[in-house]
Amino acid sequence: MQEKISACRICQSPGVVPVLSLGVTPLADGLLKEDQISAPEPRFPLSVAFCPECSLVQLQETVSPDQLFCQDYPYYSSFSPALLKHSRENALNLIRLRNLNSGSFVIELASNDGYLLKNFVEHGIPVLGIDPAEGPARAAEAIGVPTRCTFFSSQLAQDLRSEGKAADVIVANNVLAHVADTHGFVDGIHTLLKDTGVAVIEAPYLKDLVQHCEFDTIYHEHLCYFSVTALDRLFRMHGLFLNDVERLSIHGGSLRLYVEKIENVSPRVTTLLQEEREEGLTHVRYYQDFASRVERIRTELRMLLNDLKQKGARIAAYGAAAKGSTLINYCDLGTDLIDFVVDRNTHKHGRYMPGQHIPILATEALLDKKPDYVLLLAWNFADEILEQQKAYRQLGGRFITPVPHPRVM
Ligand code: DWN
Repeated sequence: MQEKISACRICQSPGVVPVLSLGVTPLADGLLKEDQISAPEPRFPLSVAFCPECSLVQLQETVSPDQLFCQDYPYYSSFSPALLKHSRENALNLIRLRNLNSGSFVIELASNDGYLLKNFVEHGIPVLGIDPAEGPARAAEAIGVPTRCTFFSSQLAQDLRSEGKAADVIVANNVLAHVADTHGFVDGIHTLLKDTGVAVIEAPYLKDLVQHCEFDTIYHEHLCYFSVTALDRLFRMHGLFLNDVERLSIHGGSLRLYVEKIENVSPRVTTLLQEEREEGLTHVRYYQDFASRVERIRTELRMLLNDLKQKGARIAAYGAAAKGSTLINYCDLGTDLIDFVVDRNTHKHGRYMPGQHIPILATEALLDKKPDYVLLLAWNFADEILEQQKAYRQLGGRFITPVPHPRVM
């Protein structure tokens, strides 16, 4: 089920301008089981628009969250050591900065498999995870992270508050862009946060996405693509203030936002707002230029892979990532080019990539089958993966990165 927006998701302006279409594609995390590959797959338009009024970049279609995140959602954060390290550092930093202790309360929205909250639990700090995906929620409970398996909403925030649950810290990593009811979600944060509390929110940064041409991070789960300009406007609409921001390298370039009920805006925020105005993130032309670069990558990547294939090379891919689905479907990279995809996430083994039906195997398959080249779909973890695959590379195996320019590494 899908709906097309008639107005901007943040400011309700009717004048959103389409800037990029990636076609009609299957759901990026909709990894298929063997008995599903012969049946028709749900596909939806994947088209991006820009709002000249508030600068929000957004999908024009909304796919039902129940279809995206519940049954069989295959993404488990704990399969990435780099993400676990990044999250632990964030948690320990917050414990120190906010003097958290057994009298504090930390809530994470989209808490997945407890990958982050477990660090607070280890320090005796009461926590609550909220995540609609059954598998990851069960995994979190299994390691002692209390988790509500449901979507976060303004209503849930009110219910929790009436149970006497208010948060000193609310963490929300890679979820704000995912929610259809953006205003309800942010309103819920305001409701659930203590007056002296802080919401610490990570989201991919639109400026990194465009500068490094990370178009494959566009998929139906990601409804919004945030600039600081759009975020600042969003929070102020709910009596919250974007008081501080950090730029992070994780997931191809992200923002860590510090949002509070009392205005105390850091120069780091005002500097980024000014840079965005000067560099064009508030103008449609910036995104029209991005769209033409995306088309160039598609052409270059197809040429590179077809050329290698015609020379007799065998090609595999690494990372059954959601971004990988966008890449192989927008660039139409099928089993004629890619023999298999490997991934460390055991929940993904035995499944098939959406749309192209490329089989997903364990990473050991690289040494077993020794493909000549491996397209790095999880390029955001390149350092970690290349280190991990040293043995394969020492046998002469070569990785190919698709963005910002397709090249053999
Ligand atoms: O927003 C989202 C981002 C943050 O995570 C979610 N909606 C879905 C997900 O997107 P993704 O699947 O593109 O994220 P990742 O974390 O970049 O996916 C990496 C994939 O690579 C995972 O399936 C795990 C796998 N992996 C691996 O096989 N070996 C990852 C590492 C680090 C490894 O060493």
